[in-house]
Amino acid sequence: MKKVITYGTFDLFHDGHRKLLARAKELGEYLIVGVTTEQYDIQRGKMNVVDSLMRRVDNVRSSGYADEIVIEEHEGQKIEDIQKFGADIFAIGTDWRGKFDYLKEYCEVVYLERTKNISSSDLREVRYGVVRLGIVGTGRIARRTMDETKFVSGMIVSAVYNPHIESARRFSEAREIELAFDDYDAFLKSVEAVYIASPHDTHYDYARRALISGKHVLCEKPMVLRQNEARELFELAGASDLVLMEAIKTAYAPGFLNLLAIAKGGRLGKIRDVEAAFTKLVPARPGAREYDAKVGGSFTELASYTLLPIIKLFGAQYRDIRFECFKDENGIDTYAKVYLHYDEGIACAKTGIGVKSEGQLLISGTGGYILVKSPWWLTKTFEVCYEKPDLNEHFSAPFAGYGLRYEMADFVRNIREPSMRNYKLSREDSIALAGVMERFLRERAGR
Ligand code: C2G
Repeated sequence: MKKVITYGTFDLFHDGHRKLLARAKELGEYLIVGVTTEQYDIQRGKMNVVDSLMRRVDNVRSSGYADEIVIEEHEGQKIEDIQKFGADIFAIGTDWRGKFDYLKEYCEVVYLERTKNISSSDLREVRYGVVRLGIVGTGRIARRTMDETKFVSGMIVSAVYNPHIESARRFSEAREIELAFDDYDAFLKSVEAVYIASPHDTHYDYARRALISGKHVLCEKPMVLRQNEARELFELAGASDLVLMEAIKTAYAPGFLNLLAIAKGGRLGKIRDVEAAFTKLVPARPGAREYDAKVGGSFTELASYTLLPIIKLFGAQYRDIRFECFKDENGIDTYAKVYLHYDEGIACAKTGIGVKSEGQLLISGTGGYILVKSPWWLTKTFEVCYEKPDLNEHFSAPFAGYGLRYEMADFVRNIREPSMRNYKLSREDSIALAGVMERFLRERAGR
């Protein structure tokens, strides 16, 4: 008897899961299904799982395909199970292609076609429904975000938009996304929410049109480059009760949230100084987005990160702001510094695409300081230091994958549970960030 084994979370059980189980069953005579525990899902970085383990097991059982159900509790269990049950075939969806090749030593590994869209009649049966997300843009950040979406339960990327249809098609085919569009309005009609990952100066228009069409928006940083545009977008979102979030991954990362809580919790005394730096050397190739004459430069590229701890700790009401920068022959800043003065504190942020520096975050207070070493924007570990070094404390937090799943998980949660909306990066924060971007670009242009 040929035995097949497969695994999954099977949250918000849908048509995609059912078809996967049916296909797996067809590969043999006996199907064993492993269902993950909450603990294991947390450990492997799966976010937003809604249904309890009991419910997920019940749903797998009532699908009628499983001859046996096991609980997957830990890393490495797949090998143990394959050996214990004498499984001949390990089957899993193609979203995991290549990831389980290491099991070929133990049995045959089959990647089964995923279901690109989940039927809506099916969705009505589930408690919250699955959010259909459309991706705007097909560049590097969109690719990374796509890789992370399979770790966020309760959403499916069902469409992609690029003004060049060939790029949209290539992206959708490689990632098994159902629909590819070069018509933005048609794209919007097919989804409930959009993630905007296009060039900086296109964000405003795409976000505005999405909000007007009643779609929730998660927009890459910098969300917009003018303060009034930020205000307008938040007004549009507010008027239709839509979620609008700026995607600065650090703002949603567990370690950074922990750091803010500790910094504000009094351990440092009064916070007086925040210094943050982020540099990333980018070669000045013709056509490189980072060197775009209008909106390129180190500041638009990286200052959303460096300004984040400053705005989060000191607020948006700075007394004075001053910029300094080096520019290339096209007037693009290859290195920039911004100084902010508050009534009770000072701050400085450095960004560079043509100058390399130490990328650390230092928060100094009257009773101690926090040092986050490079790359502080992932905030995996940090130290709270005091006058007496033996009192120093060390903190660490998880940061899974590229860390984009945290913002995506928050976005989906905010859409699905309107009464519990929680914005780690608030409307005021994003409006302040847009204001600083606007001022910098104006000064850089010499106006
Ligand atoms: N699946 C599918 N079509 C979808 C969604 C999911 O075919 N539209 C498949 C997945 O590829 C997987 C199974 O359904 O084979 C379960 O998916 P999830 O519940 O998302 O679980 P997953 O995170 O893929 O678990 O140990 C756990 C496994 O490693 C993977």
